[in-house]
Amino acid sequence: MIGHATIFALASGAGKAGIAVYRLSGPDAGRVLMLLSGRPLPTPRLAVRVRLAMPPAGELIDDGLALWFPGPASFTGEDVAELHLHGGRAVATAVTTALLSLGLRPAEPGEFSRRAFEAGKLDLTQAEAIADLVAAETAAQRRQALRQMDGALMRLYDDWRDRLLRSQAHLEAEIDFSDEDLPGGLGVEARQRLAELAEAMAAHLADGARGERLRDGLSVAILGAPNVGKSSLLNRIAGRDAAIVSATAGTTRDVIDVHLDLAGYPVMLADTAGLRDAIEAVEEEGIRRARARADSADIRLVVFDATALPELDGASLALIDERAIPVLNKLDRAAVPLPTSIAGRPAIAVSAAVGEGMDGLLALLETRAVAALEGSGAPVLTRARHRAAIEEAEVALRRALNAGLPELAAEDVRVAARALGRITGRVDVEEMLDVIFREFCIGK
Ligand SMILES: Nc1nc2c(ncn2[C@@H]2O[C@H](COP(=O)(O)OP(=O)(O)O)[C@@H](O)[C@H]2O)c(=O)[nH]1
Ligand SMILES: [Mg+2]
Repeated sequence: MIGHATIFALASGAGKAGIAVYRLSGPDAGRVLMLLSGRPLPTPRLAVRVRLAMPPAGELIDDGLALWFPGPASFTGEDVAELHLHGGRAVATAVTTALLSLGLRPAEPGEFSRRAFEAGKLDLTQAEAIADLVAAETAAQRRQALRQMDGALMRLYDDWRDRLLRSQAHLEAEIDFSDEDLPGGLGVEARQRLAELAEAMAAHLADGARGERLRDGLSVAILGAPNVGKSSLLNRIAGRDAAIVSATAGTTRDVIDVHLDLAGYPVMLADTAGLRDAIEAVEEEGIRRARARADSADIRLVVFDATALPELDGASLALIDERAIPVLNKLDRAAVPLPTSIAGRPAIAVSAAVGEGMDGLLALLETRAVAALEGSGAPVLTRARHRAAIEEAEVALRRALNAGLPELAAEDVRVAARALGRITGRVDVEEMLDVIFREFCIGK
């Protein structure tokens, strides 16, 4: 790691806290730790109590713990030191001032993980999983990130890539060493191996975007005419007054998003403007956004006013498709019995105001979330970046299978292997590193 500056960052959250962890990485980490603590380096990987002072023997900064991880057996592969001090602004300012005065530089977002990647400690999917784990809000997101951090995706993609590289080598050997001209195209065995791989990739791509959805949260849109109780329903599900409820039609104008944890699965619930002919421009924009959200939602809760029965709003009926759950609201004021289905889909009757029927609606949403997000345990695609590369690999493989000449097939197999290599960072990575590490926060 010659030429790498020594960097530092507050690795724990900023603000008042019992303990704050500072991380130092680079060739100067050991020297700086000795200077600040006024003692020799601690035994590797064992915590020691230290009193940190501005060198030489200056003002006391804080009393805490230090850990020493000499490279290469450290997270970044470089010399790493950790300081566990008290949280809070004044300590942070004093530590930062001391580290800057000793020549260290604040880390860029993701720089620790980037160094770990460059030292071969992680592949790119594992580095991405660290960012996902830090961002995880629900149990299912945490489990997915942990599996990926453990290398589940890396092993799958590396295995595919190895098989491609072996096929490519085999094809090239056939071309180079055959005395006579080969009959056009691929041999039977090579063809079968590549066809199997193409099928595995197709199956992996056709997973209904579970992994990507699990990262982003399942999108649920509450839709319907003005005043049917959409905002009341959002507030009832969220358990707080996130949206304004009013008897005045057209109150909700913008899309209001609430993040929920439904049985460990992340859901993004959106309240939207009521669908009608807008009376002014802002409402019109709100309705445009509501329609856009209806288009992109995984689940549509289409709400009707049960007190208006038998009338059912036409614009809302038009939104009922296989993604929709029709909801009859204001059950507390409605004349029973209520219809059990609307537009051929089973309807759920609730009262957002009183809370009646909400257990049933939540249970149904939970079932839908589990069905959409739960995997079979096999590693799933988690990012658009991976999806694009695997699509490219699959297309190249299909081309290879149809190639007339072994030379052309070998070239397409090489293209497929490179596409997979980009996912884990085995080839062609430089231009993608900035994109990947930019989304990290500082200290990771
Ligand atoms: N009786 C009754 N009134 C409700 C219920 N849900 C909402 N409302 C009332 O209906 C009006 C419109 O509610 P709101 O949530 O703002 O509807 P939105 O325009 O669809 O967002 C308000 O006066 C609410 O108090 C309900 O379950 N029962
Ligand atoms: Mg509203």
